[in-house]
Amino acid sequence: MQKNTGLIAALDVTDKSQALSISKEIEFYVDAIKVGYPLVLESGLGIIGMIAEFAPVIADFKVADIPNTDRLICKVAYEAGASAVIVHGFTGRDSLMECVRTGEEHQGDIYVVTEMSHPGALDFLQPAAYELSRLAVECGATGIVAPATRPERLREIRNIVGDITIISPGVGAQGGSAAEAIRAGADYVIVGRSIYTSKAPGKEAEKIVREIERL
Ligand code: 3DU
Repeated sequence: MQKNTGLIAALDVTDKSQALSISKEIEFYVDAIKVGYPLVLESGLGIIGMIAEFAPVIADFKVADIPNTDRLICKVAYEAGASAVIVHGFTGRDSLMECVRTGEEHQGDIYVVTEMSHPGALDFLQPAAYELSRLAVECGATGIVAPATRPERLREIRNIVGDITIISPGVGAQGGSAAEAIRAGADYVIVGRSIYTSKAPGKEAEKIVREIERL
């Protein structure tokens, strides 16, 4: 993913025409648009290719299965036009390696979830986050997903993963700050509701980009 602005918009709307009109409004401010189950299940897989006309698409399918099933899911996402797929690492090395291999076959990126940004991440994921981060590096993933809601943890995770790409959700609606996340080591922030629920998504995206630029 080419870095221009440092902003990835999460498009969790479920209406196809709204998704496309927001994509058009924000296209100059984002390095990628992340789509997930809410939009794809409602609008169909074809929405990925339509959004890819505006910006590279990250398919946030949080893939978490046996290697063969992971491979099939990633393949479908890339063939639909996604440039990257988000996968879980807790299913283990063999599953993650299969995702990375499938990414390579399709010239696509793989991002691995480490610690999530919501409070429930403390129940199971936080104790495993450093190991998941190391596994992502060892398996050759493009990058990881780490929480903007806990900049101190993000900083630790950055120290563990070296220079692989960190994309960081939790900015805005979940309470995290774009500037703090970037300062703590994120390469990109992921912003959903603050942008897509705004009356002026383009202006909101621009505001976040300016905040990142000022750093
Ligand atoms: O909270 P927001 O509306 O800005 O959306 C954040 C997006 O990032 C949303 O699509 C969510 O599913 C995703 N995400 C997290 O919020 C936290 C994670 O740890 C991983 C992904």
